[in-house]
Amino acid sequence: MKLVTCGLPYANGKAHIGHLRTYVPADVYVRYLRMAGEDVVFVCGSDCHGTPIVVNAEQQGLSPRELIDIYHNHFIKIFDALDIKFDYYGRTDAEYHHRRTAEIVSRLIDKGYIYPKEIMLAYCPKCKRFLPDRYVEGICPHCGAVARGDECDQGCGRHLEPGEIKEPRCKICGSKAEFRSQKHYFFKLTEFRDFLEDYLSSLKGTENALNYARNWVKNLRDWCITRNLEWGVRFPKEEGLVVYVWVDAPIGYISFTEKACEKKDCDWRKIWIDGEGEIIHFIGLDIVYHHCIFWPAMLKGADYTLPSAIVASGMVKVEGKTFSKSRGYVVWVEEDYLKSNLSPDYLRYYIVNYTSHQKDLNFSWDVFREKVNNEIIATLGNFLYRVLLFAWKNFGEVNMEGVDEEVIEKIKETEKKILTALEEWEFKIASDAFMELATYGNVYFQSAKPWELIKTDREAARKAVASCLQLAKALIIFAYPVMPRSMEKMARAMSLDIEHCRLSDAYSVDSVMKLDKPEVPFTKIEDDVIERLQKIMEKRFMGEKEKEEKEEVTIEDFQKLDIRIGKVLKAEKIKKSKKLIKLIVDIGDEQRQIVSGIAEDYKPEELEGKLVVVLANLRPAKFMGVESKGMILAAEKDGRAILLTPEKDVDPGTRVC
Ligand code: B3M
Ligand code: ZN
Repeated sequence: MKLVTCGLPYANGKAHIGHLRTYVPADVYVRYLRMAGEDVVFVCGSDCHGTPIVVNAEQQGLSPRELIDIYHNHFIKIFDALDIKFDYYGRTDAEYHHRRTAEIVSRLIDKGYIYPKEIMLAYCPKCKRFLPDRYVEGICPHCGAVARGDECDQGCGRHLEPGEIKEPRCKICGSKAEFRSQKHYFFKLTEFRDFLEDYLSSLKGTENALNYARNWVKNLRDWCITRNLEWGVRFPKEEGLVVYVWVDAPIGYISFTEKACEKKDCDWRKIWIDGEGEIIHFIGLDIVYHHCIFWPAMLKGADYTLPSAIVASGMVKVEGKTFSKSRGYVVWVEEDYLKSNLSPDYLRYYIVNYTSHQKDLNFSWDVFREKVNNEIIATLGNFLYRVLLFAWKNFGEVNMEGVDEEVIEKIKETEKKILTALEEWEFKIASDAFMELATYGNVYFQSAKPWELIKTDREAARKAVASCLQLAKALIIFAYPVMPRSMEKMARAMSLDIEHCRLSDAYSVDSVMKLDKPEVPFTKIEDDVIERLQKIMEKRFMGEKEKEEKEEVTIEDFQKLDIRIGKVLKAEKIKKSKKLIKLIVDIGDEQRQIVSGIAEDYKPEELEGKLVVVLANLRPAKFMGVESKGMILAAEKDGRAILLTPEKDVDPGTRVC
């Protein structure tokens, strides 16, 4: 028995191509395994905990569960649309998952692997609360970049332990946080060093994941596994704490296996307790640490079965640019891809066939069109349709006696290539293998010329067609895991029960093949569809770029601006707004009321008496009902405002030119 899992998407945002890089190859892998006769359980689910979800829900005025419902259902819809078929797709806010997590954590406590310790943590005096993970922003202690409480995502990428961040600020109200001590619980990761070294030396999977992990194991620290939050799995030992999201999320692999086994009538304990079978985790490269270090140590400590392979996919680029939602380099699965009525099979093929699973995948609409039109349609589609149509038109039913031995050999070779590729997690090689067979098929059909033979020698034509039909059957079987929807359609033309086919059926020769009229397997991608999508992408990139590149102006243009030094006389927060602050500013000849969106970065009392730079002739506007006449100038750094101020003391009203 094999268990295949995929990293759990956070139920916190829409699916994009980056997500599919893990799920599509895993689904392809599972389909191949099943066709190779393996018994496989395939699970995944929504990751429902962690501070990003709580913060997001709070910002949108929803409860965490309401937010999660939206994205959980979205992911189910996307997986369905792309024929990614989990045996069970669960969610970590479910009762059964909490139960399994509590059981494992309690076991680790009982076995002495968890201990309490007082640590200094960021605390917001204004919100009167401790600030876990995403509730706090500050400076990374390792590289100095602006970082979030649990991760230096814009700098060195390191995982940050609670209390490590420097110069913390509350994400909710913007105040400077202070450090206060609080009791938290730690997992004795350092005790697992020898075990992990040993384990990692025999763990299977992709080299990208294993190499990182083997380096990290030299530098382990105990791991803080509790957080001050309401939302999450309650820590069994102490009121008011939940376990860190990375404790319970991977336990989803176990709890979802339990549910899948209820459905499939198998025993989850055989996999997770008795160690019968293999556990294979498909993940993204950014979560290797959690899967190769934290997770096996937890499993070992709680006497569960260890994963036998970690398969990490390389990163995704969009049109050559590093994938980034905030910078517009993103392809949304639903709104960009599915809404354009493109076949899920095209995207599945692109993802597995573009490059090696471990390398960076570049998604480009031009390459996409090329791969679909030249490879899927011109090579595979062309062969299948020509052969099936010819055979149906001229024979209807084909006696399959005398299939060319060379053809059978080629098919067997292809199967071997696919099986070897799967062992090495090289899905590109597997999909190249059936494309090569399709190319061979085209050459075979073209040189056998059955359309000519049939005029003079019907028996010779029948033999050539039988060989081609055998190739067609093999191709349908071999391509099915990658392109299930279209291959199902083609299988109907030869009454092949593709869902129950084995890879070895590709070279078993039936005595006769009965044919129905084949449907056209694929539709060509028209240029206007690609152009429209490229425009959407460009607009998205440009929308972000506009902020950087502006057109040239003349000195006269500049002189139209009335910029002066002002002195803040009074400052107060605007009620019900997180960002806005109302200022009364002396600009020389008058006192101006100006609303400024800096409340997250400056406290009113910090502002009073400060010299600032004011754009005085900006058209007045109202913010939350409060009139504003002018604008305070500030620099923006990592989403924070930094006010401009004159370098020497000058009188309010002094012109800036
Ligand atoms: N929810 C998503 C990520 O960091 C995270 C994965 C959990 S897998 C147990 O990619
Ligand atoms: Zn850093």
